[in-house]
Amino acid sequence: MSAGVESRIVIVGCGISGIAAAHKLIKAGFNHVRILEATARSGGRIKTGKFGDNIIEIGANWIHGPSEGNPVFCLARQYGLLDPEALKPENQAVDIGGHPPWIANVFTSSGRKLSIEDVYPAQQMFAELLVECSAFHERGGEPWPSVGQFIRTEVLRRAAEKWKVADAATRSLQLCMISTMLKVECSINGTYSMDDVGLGGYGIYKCLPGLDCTLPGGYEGLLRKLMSELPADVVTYNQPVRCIHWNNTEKPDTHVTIECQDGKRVAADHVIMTVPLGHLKKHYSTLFHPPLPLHKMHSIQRFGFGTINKIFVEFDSPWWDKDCEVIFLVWEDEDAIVDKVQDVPGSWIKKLFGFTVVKPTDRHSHVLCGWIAGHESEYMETLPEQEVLHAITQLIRMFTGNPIITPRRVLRSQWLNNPWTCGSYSYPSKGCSLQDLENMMEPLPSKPSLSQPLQVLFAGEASHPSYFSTVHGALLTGWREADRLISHYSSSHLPKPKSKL
Ligand code: 6YU
Repeated sequence: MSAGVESRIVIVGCGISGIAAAHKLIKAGFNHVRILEATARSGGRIKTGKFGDNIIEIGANWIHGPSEGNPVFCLARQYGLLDPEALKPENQAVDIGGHPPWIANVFTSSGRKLSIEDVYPAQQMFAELLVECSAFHERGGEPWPSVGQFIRTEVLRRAAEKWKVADAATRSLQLCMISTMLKVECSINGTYSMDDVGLGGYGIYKCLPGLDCTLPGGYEGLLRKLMSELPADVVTYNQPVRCIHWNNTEKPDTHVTIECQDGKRVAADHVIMTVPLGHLKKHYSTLFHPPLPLHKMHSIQRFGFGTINKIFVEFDSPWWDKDCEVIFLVWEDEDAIVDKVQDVPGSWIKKLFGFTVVKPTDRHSHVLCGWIAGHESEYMETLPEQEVLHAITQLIRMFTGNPIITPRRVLRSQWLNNPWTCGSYSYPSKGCSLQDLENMMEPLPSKPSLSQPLQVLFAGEASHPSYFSTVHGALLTGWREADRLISHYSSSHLPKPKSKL
């Protein structure tokens, strides 16, 4: 390991995975670790903002599965960033498969407020089907290529048996609620439609126990703590990377050269790439020279990366129940079990499944967070904010039956439009397997030797074999690649790097 401490390591991207990798390497004694970040800030898809006097999360929201096995939970606890509720052993023991039992208000497109019992049969059937979807990964033999196709077919089959005594209106309402639940699932999975999520791949994602919790002071509090433990000059901001030249043969001491967009060239022994899969999908053909091996390219193309956005809406006063945590919107013309709209410019708003309540701890909230996934979400990003406000106003008036409700203002995220992310997060699209995640995490070269030493390593949320799409998954991949380098230098047969940054 003493040989490695002088090696030049460049990390591309200062999101949680890049920060985690830097942390581990610097703690292990590496002296020349540097992060190149395209933007003026650290955090990437962790982004906390203010909306009126509310703290809002524009990117990651929850610690999914806050329990001992979750390093984000453990760090947040260590730094004192969690509410006492989240620290309770009972909270950590809850195992609900990633779907918190939120208290819901349900409204329909004819302006009716339903009781939760009214839609319970649909919710129950949907929850059972998701559990069944997860099992296909281990068991194999999936009857349909996608989660969407399986759910649609099974709902129709089971509805014919279970709801045969119900009247037509009741049956139709249950099917409309299934459409809403599919849209919820699109937002959770970060996909365009559940027809794009592979039935065999769905169960690759693993949930940790623990009732999802937020960081009351904002997710960026965790970043500030982690960054404060790194040397002040470790990150170069506003430094987008254009190309990684690896396998350099001209200069034997410099295996990798990082070419930045401003023309600057940085020599390194190793690079850890943490750029999002969305950015990789768009730029992999120019981002590496020589090009990536074919199997890696194919997995980058194959694995899914979708868009979800949030629309924060502020009101003079709340129109939802005091204990409400989520509002579901049920379109009464959607009994065909649909999770995408035909006419995106005309009806994009129908993809918004509803809202979560942004909860300040001290008072009844006035702010909702709307969730919208897919192409409809991408279209929403192109609209002027005033038009989004207008669409939300009409939507809420329609569903509450109150023609005078007027939101004060909105603020929406635009994750597709962010050139360094190009979407929100990854999902296992149709035809994907664990092998794709393994290909994406494979370093270059995959089998280092004396003539071809370890050069480019891959971290980032979309390279975790079971926790992709999450902050804890991203953090673990940063640690994993740092460990790869640490053990690389623990193996005595490998060459000692010769020069310094
Ligand atoms: C979580 C949550 N959450 C909502 C929304 C989003 C995400 N996630 P980064 O992108 O952070 O860093 C890369 C850096 O690289 C960045 O700074 C770039 O500027 C830079 N860069 C790029 N190109 C460059 C270049 N060329 N040169 C130099 N620099 C460059 N996760 O745990 N809880 O509630 C949510 C949510 C709207 C957008 C989330 C959530 C995902 C996390 O935010 C994300 O994984 C990590 O922050 C990524 O860190 P990173 O370091 O890898 O990249 C089947 C099935 C699937 C089931 N999935 C369900 C899981 C549910 C996931 N839930 C998400 C939900 C929400 C609401």
